[in-house]
Amino acid sequence: MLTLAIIKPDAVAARASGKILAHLEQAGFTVRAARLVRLTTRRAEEFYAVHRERPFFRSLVTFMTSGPALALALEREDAVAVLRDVIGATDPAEAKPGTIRKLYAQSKERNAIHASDSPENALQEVRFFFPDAELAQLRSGQ
Ligand code: 3AN
Repeated sequence: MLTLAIIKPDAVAARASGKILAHLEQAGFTVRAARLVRLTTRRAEEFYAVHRERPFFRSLVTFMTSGPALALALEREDAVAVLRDVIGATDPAEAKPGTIRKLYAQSKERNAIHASDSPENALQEVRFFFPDAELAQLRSGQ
């Protein structure tokens, strides 16, 4: 099963990508696709469309477009639930010790990593960053 992670601009800028990738691999995830992206405002708005009405939406889009981010298609058994566990709570102050957000996040907004929150969203979000052709190759293991 695949899920999507994004190492966010704060963590890339802090040069924490390598440590976060190591953490993910240590947790049993295999990297199936990776892409360093600079989101445009339009793409970030599209990605976070469910949050459009939230008070933090504009600020979130500004942050997510502020620098490069590393999108990852990650595979393992029960990938969505396990990855949510490994990243920890949205607010690093509430994240459990040893989680990625506890270790690397600065605030609720600048929280180092995104992870899909359901299998349906995972499929959609992997497609958002990795075109179908590439994904078909992933599935067939070529
Ligand atoms: P998660 O990333 O844990 O699934 P969501 O889906 O509730 O959390 O929020 C999406 C993103 O919006 C978060 N990763 C975070 O960057 C930002 N965010 C969520 N809540 C807040 C908040 N209260 N203030 C600022 N940014 C927030």
